[in-house]
Amino acid sequence: MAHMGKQDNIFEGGNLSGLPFTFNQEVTEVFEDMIDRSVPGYKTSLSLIAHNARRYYQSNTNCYDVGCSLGASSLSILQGAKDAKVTAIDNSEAMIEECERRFKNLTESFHIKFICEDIMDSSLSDASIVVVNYVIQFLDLEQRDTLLEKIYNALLPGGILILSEKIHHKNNFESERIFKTHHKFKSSNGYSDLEISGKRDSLEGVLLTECEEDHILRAKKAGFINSEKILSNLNFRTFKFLK
Ligand code: GEK
Repeated sequence: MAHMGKQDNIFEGGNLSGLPFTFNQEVTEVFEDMIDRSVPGYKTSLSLIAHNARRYYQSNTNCYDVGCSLGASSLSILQGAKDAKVTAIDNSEAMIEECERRFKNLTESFHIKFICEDIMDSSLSDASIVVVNYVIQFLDLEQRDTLLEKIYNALLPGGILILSEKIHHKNNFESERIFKTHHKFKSSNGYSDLEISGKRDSLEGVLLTECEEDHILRAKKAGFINSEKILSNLNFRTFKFLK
């Protein structure tokens, strides 16, 4: 990737600060390396966004990248739908400032608009594509239903929500097995046991996973008529929900 940032060594000495994880400047600087080494299937999720944007984008409608971080999903939407105009939203000032720096050409040509705000405050409308790539997991449980309803109401008929999430299994044995395999995935990507446990400690109470079924049920309750699991990699899933 043209903008590949620094290598992530934030938790080299464990969670030394003892503070909860936030998307601050330090995380922003290493974000691409961090997500790629921590989330199995991350790059595949981006390819799937491009593929589905190509298939489902409707001319002169809005596209949203909710919780955009450094704009990777926005770029994937544009890769699939060259004429699209993407509104990319994140409440991390550091992330949005970095996006503005990197994508001057795309903001000046009105292909992407970055907004720094809490997605619970965003107003969304007339959309054919909404992407929420690994973001719901950071919201309070009671906000999740509201957000899905808001997205459903913003979508036009035939529009889609692409939702990626880290999940857990109801079954403890299965959960433990996947947890160990995910640990091995991160080790094989160069993270030490201390780094892995430091990051886990900082994410405690910040990243709250649900089961696959919870996400499907929430989308159904919001009104989506069709749900399809389009990516499953260890404890990470991507769904496509169609209005
Ligand atoms: C990608 N989608 O590369 N309002 C706005 N943004 C939020 C909120 C909120 N309430 N809560 C969290 N965020 C990206 C990756 S990262 C995933 C998304 C991860 C933002 C937060 O600031 C961060 O930038 C992003 O959601 C989650 O496809 O780090 O696992």
